[in-house]
Amino acid sequence: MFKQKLLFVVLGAAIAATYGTAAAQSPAKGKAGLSPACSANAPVRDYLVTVGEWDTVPKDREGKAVAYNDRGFARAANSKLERYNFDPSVIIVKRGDCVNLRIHDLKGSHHNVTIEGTEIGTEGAALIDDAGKVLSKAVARANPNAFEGPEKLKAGEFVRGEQVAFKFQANQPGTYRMICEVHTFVGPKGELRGYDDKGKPVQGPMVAYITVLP
Ligand SMILES: [Cu+2]
Repeated sequence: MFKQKLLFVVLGAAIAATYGTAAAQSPAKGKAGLSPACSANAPVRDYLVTVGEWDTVPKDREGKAVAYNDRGFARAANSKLERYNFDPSVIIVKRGDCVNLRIHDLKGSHHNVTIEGTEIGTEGAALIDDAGKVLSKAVARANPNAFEGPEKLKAGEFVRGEQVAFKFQANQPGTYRMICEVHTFVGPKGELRGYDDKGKPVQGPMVAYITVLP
């Protein structure tokens, strides 16, 4: 088991070292590594991604809630440490594949998705029912879940219970970061953080990695 894990780590590092990240390759605008339209004969790959949540209230060995430190931020006893995640968080496809993504919001009031360095994301994407029928679009609107509060949703946001669908053709090898901007603070050098620049937790970073093999 350990050897298998190690192999994945080594393989991942080798892929990252060979192809670099999308940010490092800086695809020119308008000539993105992923395009929103697929050619007719492209092999189709379907991925269902669920939005999940990890949370815990750190306790000592006797089960008593304790103060703790989260990545440099002091947190009081009984503070919930939480983070949203994509599951799966690693997607590996081949150059030329047409990738269909369906993302189902299970946890968290709302999210969005953008694939860094490309024009691909959930802005205006289809909201589909369980059978794949298009119900509406991820555009600015009132939150359909009344109990979530009065805040209006921005374009690209989808809410708990909704499933958003979009596709792209993988044109250029590399590793692309798929980010939820609601739960990720992107620092000045592109670093992904779980706290914004004012120290407010954003329950992230919420990121998945799409690797396109040559
Ligand atoms: Cu999110």
